[in-house]
Amino acid sequence: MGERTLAIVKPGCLAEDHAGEVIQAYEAAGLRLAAARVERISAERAGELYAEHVQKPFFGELVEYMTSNPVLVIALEGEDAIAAVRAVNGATDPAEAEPGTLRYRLGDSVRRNAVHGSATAEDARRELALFFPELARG
Ligand code: FUP
Repeated sequence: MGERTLAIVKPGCLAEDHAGEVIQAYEAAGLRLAAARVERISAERAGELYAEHVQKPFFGELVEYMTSNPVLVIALEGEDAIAAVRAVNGATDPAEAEPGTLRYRLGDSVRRNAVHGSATAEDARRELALFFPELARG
């Protein structure tokens, strides 16, 4: 089964009906959905997700954006799932993302950058525990 990680189709991307394209890209990379749910994230939950950025000047607007509309939260599993999702997602800033990546194709700006993917094994465990506690382990 390999590794598990968390991905999020962000509000703009879900509202523009690109969730299917996102899932297709993860599946094409050899990953499998372990769980998925559409939900409106609370400000508290968004703050926990991005706790590492709490002191950054963009934190308030980041939380505001992530809570502005529903998102699709996805637990993915597969070999090297954390790195695989990050590779499919592309660079944080869509302007710097490689052609073919989701952020290049679907992102509007560094804030409205279409998708989220856990950065490290520790982040993946913490983020899975926030959204799918039944899947968080080891
Ligand atoms: P990533 O791991 O690629 O999601 O990127 P970061 O953890 O560096 O940033 C998390 C989120 O903060 C980004 F997805 C969007 C937001 N952000 C901004 O809004 N402005 C910035 O200058 C940097 C990041």
